[in-house]
Amino acid sequence: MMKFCSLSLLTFVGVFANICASSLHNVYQRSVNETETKETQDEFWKRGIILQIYPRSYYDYNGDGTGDIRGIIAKADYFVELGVEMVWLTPILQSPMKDFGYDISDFKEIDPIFGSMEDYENLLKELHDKGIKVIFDFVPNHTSDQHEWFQKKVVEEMDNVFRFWLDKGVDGFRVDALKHLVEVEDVYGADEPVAEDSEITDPTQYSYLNHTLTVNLPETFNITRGWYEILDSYDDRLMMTEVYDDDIREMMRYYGNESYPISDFTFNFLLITKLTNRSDVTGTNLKNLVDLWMDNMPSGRWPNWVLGNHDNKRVSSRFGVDLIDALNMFILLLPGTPTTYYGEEIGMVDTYISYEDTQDPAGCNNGPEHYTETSRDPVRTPMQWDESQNAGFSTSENTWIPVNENYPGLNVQVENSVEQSHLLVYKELAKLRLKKTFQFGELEFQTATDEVVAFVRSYEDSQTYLIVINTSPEEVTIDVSERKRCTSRKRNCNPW
Ligand SMILES: *[C@@H]1O[C@H](CO)[C@@H](O)[C@H](O)[C@H]1NC(C)=O
Ligand SMILES: *[C@@H]1O[C@H](CO)[C@@H](O)[C@H](O)[C@H]1NC(C)=O
Ligand SMILES: *[C@@H]1O[C@H](CO)[C@@H](O)[C@H](O)[C@H]1NC(C)=O
Ligand SMILES: *[C@@H]1O[C@H](CO)[C@@H](O)[C@H](O)[C@H]1NC(C)=O
Ligand SMILES: *[C@@H]1O[C@H](CO)[C@@H](O)[C@H](O)[C@H]1NC(C)=O
Ligand SMILES: *[C@@H]1O[C@H](CO)[C@@H](O)[C@H](O)[C@H]1NC(C)=O
Ligand SMILES: [Ca+2]
Repeated sequence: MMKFCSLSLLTFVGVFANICASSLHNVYQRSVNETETKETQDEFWKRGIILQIYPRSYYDYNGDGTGDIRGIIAKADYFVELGVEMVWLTPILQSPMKDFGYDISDFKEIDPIFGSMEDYENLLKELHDKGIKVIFDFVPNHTSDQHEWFQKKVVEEMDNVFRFWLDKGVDGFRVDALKHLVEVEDVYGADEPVAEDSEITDPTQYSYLNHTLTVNLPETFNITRGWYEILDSYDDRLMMTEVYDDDIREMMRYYGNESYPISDFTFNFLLITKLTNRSDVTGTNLKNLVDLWMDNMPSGRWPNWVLGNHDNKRVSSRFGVDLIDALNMFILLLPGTPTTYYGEEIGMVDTYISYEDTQDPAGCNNGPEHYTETSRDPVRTPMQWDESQNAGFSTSENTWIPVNENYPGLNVQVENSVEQSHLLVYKELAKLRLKKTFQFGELEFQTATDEVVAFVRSYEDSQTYLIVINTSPEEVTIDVSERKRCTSRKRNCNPW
């Protein structure tokens, strides 16, 4: 252990990202303080980690080849072992499944593919018994292309859907595609202006126009606030919003502000949208993206970090499997709520899916030549549990989508039984982030270069931590003996 500025400093010096993992393990062993770990945030959504589950691919309990609610119940102990506190399920409501559940036909029924209302009730009971919260996907957009849907009656009906599931005990919602919720009445009789300074010259590209008539309309914020008020009238629930927007200020509007919140947080997609490949993952970029969010976030609100989801390539496939531990460490040890897409904790990679096996309409509709450019199937394949048939996901001959062939070496069981693995690192990180320093502490960047990002977390007289991440494939030596003052904008030095 090193001393600096009269505080003791723990260092996780990552030489290679994968070696990071082993130092981390040792440091954690030295620093466990049971008393300290008990004091955490009151709100579950500030305290815990969100695990995003794609139910079709999680665990197939009844053996028909598709994951189901009882399958999720069967894995309840895994959530506890992993150290996540919330599971967010992509839609399980009644649907013709033209868009795998994002096309809901009855907002108050469970789709039979996934099970019954009784299964849902058991899911809540079993998961709540283990201290795990259940977050639903809420998809209000797709009935909204025609404005008449958003007459008063429809808003009321959506409010009732919210209340229906809240009364049934759901712990919160993730609201899908929110910015598209409302369009102006005469959407076909008016033109949207060309976007300024976009450098896009192809008029068929979505970003060619400034969508002033179809996205981020004032009514959308009004309706969202209405949902937030409903949620707020129940104890301890979470509302998060999904908004992709090139303009960060638009995204931030979905937080509302401290005195007038409209959601608990809006998903932070910067680590997805601004990092396209390995060469983008530099220490400098990681720091800048954190600054970008923190500097734009309304004061008094809560940050969050997302590495991947059901619409984007997996982390290991985007950046390289040697960065998965480092990036998990990054999002789990920053201030704010991290979201992990299922399988990222074991380093799952995108799966090759032939055109014949393609299920995602976004892929099928693009034809055999181009389906790989748009299909999201590669990131939605079954969770890899063990070495048995279908990675232990299903006993069926055929699964709804093929399992990745790499499963015999890459699965939960294997990663639990070795000395060092992505899964074990993840579990250590999940424990570590319950400590007061990570729950409440300040964030201060110490170093940010092309190769390395280092930040300090500190809180009152609790242990201070220095986290060092090597983003390069090479070994790097850096001097961490001197505590540099925060050089970035003041805000990064303040506690949240
Ligand atoms: C654990 O943390 C608590 C609270 O910060 C502190 O009072 C106590 O001395 C620590 N115990 C050990 C063994 O370090
Ligand atoms: C929102 O709904 C409209 C109307 O159905 C649809 O055209 C659009 O693709 C949806 N947007 C998103 C992002 O899902
Ligand atoms: C889009 O239009 C709004 C409102 O007129 C304007 O404030 C904004 O700068 C425009 N954005 C772009 C990219 O053109
Ligand atoms: C939304 O707008 C309507 C009409 O102006 C108003 O009556 C209602 O109170 C607003 N809702 C919220 C939550 O602000
Ligand atoms: C918060 O938002 C509300 C509603 O948009 C606005 O009236 C109020 O002025 C804002 N407060 C601050 C401090 O910005
Ligand atoms: C990585 O992405 C950047 C854009 O962010 C692009 O300029 C670069 O060519 C890409 N590199 C590779 C190897 O694909
Ligand atoms: Ca099933």
